[in-house]
Amino acid sequence: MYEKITIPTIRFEGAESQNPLAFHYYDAEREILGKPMKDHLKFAMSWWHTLCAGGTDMFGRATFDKSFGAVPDTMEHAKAKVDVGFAFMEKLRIPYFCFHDMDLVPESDDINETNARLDEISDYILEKMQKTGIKCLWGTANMFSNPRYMNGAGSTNSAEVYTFAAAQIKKALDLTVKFGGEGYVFWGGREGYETLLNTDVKFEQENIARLMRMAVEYGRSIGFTGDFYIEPKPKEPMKHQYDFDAATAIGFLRQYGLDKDFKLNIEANHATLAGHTFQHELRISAINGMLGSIDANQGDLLLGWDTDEFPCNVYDATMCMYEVLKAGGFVHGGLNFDAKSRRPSNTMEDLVQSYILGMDTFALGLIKAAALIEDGRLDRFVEARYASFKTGIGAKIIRGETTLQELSDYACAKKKPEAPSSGRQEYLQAVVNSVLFGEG
Ligand code: XUL
Ligand code: CO
Repeated sequence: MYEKITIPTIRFEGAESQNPLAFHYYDAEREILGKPMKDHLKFAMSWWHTLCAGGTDMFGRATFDKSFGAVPDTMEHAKAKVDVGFAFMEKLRIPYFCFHDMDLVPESDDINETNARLDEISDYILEKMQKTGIKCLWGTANMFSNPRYMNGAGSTNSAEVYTFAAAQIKKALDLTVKFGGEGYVFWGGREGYETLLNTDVKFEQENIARLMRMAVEYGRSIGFTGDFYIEPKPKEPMKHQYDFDAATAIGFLRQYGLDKDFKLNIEANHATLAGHTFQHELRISAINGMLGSIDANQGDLLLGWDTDEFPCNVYDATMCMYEVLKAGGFVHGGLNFDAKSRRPSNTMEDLVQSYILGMDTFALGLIKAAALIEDGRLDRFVEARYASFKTGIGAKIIRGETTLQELSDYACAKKKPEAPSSGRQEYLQAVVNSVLFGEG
């Protein structure tokens, strides 16, 4: 048991508190729209950023020592990460975690040895889960770090490599089920291309779909009842990734008959990389019945890559929770902090502070989103905006009872249409500000 780090217990102290190691908005039991905050938000700790990433980038080595007193890349280290991770989640009252297989143990050259290590560590994790009541939100397989995946996993040109991807998915599903995980994620980090000159896009996409189909069949056969997710991202590390955005991923899932088992895991920073807002990706997912889970982070609009920052933007968090509430809340999903402290924020206290920031930002987002819904002005405006489809010719169109000829006759008889109503965007933006910031 690794006991050298001390993580303070973080309690709710309210907005007035100046204690940096306290929640200012996240009050787990506070009821919002009839449900405690913690059930709306379902926060999760990301194993990889929190317990593995030390701030390495292509210009420099790690700044945050995450050896936790053990020799790196040993099973002793793997266990130390479990100890620290569970202490961290307990002290911050984070009810879930998310993991990649390779976050948990050092990878061996022999997949059988890696699997044996995964068996050992998952027993250890399960014990901690039972002791603490902390649960698994979702699992996934890392099919992008090992050099064998340089040409992709499901999209690889090598049938041999494809079998290793399958083996990893099988094991990651075994672990997810062992932990009672609610979801299983496919993030296609290497599923794309660098150049079309060497790529058979149709072949690769069909092979990805085959792998996903086999994963669904296997998962269901071992009792996985949760959701599978695709996590869209347009680029990075590949020049182009097939799961470009929500609309693309939904089209793919429908084309290959995977839409009954899959939903989407939407990440804020991936949305902006695709040239969309976070809210846009959530809305597209929701209206297609595909809003599954969320990787809560934020990007930097001045940078063209995935910075995975802890979210501090209350406006975006509000619009996110607005979409989640409107969609009826999470079923198997939740808010996973796929986020890392900035490289110079290299202490345990920074990490605690980062999660406080993220959790408070989304708690505030939830409070404000509920207030927007209760205020009702946005809903009323949208409802009224389409009023012309409620009666007369509009209602007939909606009932599917018109022909093009009939509509043409109608228009020609009218000679010119009544002017459409104003979109009143600026009024609506002011409404949002007034709900967010009050009377001042
Ligand atoms: C990478 C990313 C991943 C997935 C899980 O951009 O978001 O961490 O969330 O593989
Ligand atoms: Co992510």
